[in-house]
Amino acid sequence: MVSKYRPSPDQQQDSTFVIPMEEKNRSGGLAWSKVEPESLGPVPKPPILLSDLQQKKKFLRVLAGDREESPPVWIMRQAGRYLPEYRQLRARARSFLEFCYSPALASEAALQPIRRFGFDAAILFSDILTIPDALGRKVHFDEGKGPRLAPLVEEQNWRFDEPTRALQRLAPVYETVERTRAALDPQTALIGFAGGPWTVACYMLQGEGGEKDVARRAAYQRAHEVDVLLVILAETTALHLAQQARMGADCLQIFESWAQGLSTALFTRLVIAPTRHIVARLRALGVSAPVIGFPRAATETQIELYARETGVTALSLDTAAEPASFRNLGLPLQGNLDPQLLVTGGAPLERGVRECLDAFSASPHIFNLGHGITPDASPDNVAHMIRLVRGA
Ligand code: 1CP
Repeated sequence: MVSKYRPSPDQQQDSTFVIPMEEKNRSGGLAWSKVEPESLGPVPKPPILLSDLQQKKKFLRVLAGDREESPPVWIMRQAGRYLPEYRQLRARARSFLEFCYSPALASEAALQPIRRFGFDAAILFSDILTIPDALGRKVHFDEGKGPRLAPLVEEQNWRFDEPTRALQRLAPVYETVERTRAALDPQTALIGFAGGPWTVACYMLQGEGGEKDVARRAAYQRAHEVDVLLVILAETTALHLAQQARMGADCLQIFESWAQGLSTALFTRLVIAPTRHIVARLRALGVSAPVIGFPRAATETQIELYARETGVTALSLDTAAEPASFRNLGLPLQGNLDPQLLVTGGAPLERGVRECLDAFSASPHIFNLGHGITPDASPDNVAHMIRLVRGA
């Protein structure tokens, strides 16, 4: 496996980072680094040795390889618009990003689903697009339309702020981690997260969600710049995740929500290499927290490659993935109930939960959805799902 980035020895020692200067971009913006392919050995997998305090968390025991009588449960996007208390809280900030950068509001949003449902893990309330925002690319959330950014592909020279400066802007996020951790009981784990570099790059290149045609074209036509963008994102993301772990996140999840539709050659270059960089960098920084990778809707072969090459601790599977196909990897698996079942409820939900529990029974399993809960889902169905998972 080839990594596109080689940190200098002193960068491995401390958490500061300077993008290697090769040539100044003519506009005086970011200097592109020359990225040399390099063969690396396997990414180190620190043994998961749980302290007495960590042993109390079922979620962490499963990530360490235990199989439990009933799996720990949380759901992607568990804090959010399907909860009336979230909608009420959200109305207290003018913009979505302002909400994300208000530690009191964001930590309250993360705690709401824990109070209501008693999930085994809370997830930091933030967004994957705080990274481009911190790098100096303005991010705007249109009500009901999702995120909007100025598309990079329309610009000649791509400029970003330095990753170290970017991280300073994210200080409120780390305060949110700290506040959330302090309010959780010892049984409940806290998950930190970031977007996968390719997923974040898709929003930056394309300027919005939806089709990823523009982003994929850029990966061919402006290959060097896209590779450097991914290096910058991978490095910033690694530092961002390391800081979340230092402030109290027990586990880190990488959301690669736009991993689908890539040839295996592109998947290796755009998804595996940067993810591998993140995990290797975290380990070099002394962060031993388990990392859950979520390469959503990639092919079976690609997910297997991802599991073997990136050094992730556990795999989150989307609804279409067959747990049996990944059993032999020997990793804890997370997933993968269809989020639509939390809209339908009733017998289909009951059957879905049973089938999901059976399908994952041969692996250490974290019960979750195959993707995020949708705003039209019913909180009553969530409560029912948890009762079914816990056999109550
Ligand atoms: O005003 C609002 O309330 C906006 C809705 C919203 C929320 C609640 C957005 C905008 N982001 C979030 C929070 C969020 N986003 C969390 C923390 C809450 C929790 O999980 O409990 C997390 C983990 C995310 C991660 C995220 N953001 C992903 C990866 C997961 C996934 O769903 O694929 C992605 C792709 C985003 C981008 C994003 N941010 C917001 C929206 C509506 C979107 C998706 C837009 C699209 O589909 O293109």
